Amino acid sequence: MQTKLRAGIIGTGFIATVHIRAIRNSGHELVAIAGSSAESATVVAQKFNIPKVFSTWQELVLSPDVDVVHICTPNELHAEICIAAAKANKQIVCEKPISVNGQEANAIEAAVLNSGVGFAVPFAYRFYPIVREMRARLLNGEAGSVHQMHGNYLQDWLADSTSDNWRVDSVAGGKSRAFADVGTHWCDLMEFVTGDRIARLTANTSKAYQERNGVKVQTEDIANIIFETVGGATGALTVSQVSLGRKNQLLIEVDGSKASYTFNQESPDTLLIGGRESNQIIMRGNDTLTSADGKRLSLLPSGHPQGYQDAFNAFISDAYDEFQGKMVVGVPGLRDGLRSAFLIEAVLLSAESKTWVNVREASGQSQTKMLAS
Ligand code: SOE
Repeated sequence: MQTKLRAGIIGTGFIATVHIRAIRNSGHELVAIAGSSAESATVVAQKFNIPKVFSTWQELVLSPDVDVVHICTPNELHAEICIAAAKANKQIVCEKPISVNGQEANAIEAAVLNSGVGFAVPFAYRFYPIVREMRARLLNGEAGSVHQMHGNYLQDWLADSTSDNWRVDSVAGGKSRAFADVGTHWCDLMEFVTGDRIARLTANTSKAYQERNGVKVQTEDIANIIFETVGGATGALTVSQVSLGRKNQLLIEVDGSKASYTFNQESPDTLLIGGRESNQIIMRGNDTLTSADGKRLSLLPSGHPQGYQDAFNAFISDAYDEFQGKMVVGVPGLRDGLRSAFLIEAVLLSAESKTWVNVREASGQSQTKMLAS
């Protein structure tokens, strides 16, 4: 029987509760929590029956009873906690963006490579069965040669000027907000399903409001990006947190010479394949999907929808399997965390300089480690 890993969560917000449910679902043990205060951690500990509350994240990271540290704090703390956790030899699950700038991302890379600990980043949309199906079909060449990728990640939770959150603050959240928070998900997913990579991009960022609740806004509400890929395709992405009526519309379209493929995160059980004479809708289910990975992640008969928490559960199960030395396909790791940090860096630089910018690649070492893991 597989040994249970013991998890500790740092953070008490929405995403921390998603991690909590996923750890419980995986059959591993959730042993401790820490938050910005012992009080806030106690509230979540009582709700989810978590045995131990630490008053500080430092105590949790150093605890001999914790094997895996989940970092669900505001972004400004990610690098410091990652580095401390790596030094303490803990496996790490760190929320995206893994850092608030490229230098911090490099420091995380050095600490993680130096200690050799496992590292996973919740680009959890990769774990929808339909996403794996789309990926398998694209990598099989079923779309023909890919001309372009386009789409958007649209939300509306910051659509009015009084809506606020730590992510709006450029210190707590980092200089990029809309792109770092949700644009990075789109880029990760697009690169994952196509196997291609954004080589260079030009970005325009803007704010819907100059102030929120009397405080000057320093981070973007909207980002429009045009890019070219290593594989020679072109693409366009719109990211917004002020698009009324859109909650988490992560829409990816891939246009090839033989077919187009469309995935919409808000209807994650269907894949649209576009053709000249007719369009096809593939439903999730063991009898409908052709890819082994799609079938593996498809837990319910089609018609009983699977959703975001199921995808997140699968991410945690696979990440923990990888921590325990199993070969698993598609767990977003150190290289993917770095990749998104470098994409954010390129978007900010391009928006500021109004020029095309090449996107930095992760170092050879983290790529080798990722391929070996
Ligand atoms: C908030 O914008 C948020 O919860 C993001 O932080 C997540 O990464 C995204 O998946 C949904 O929206």
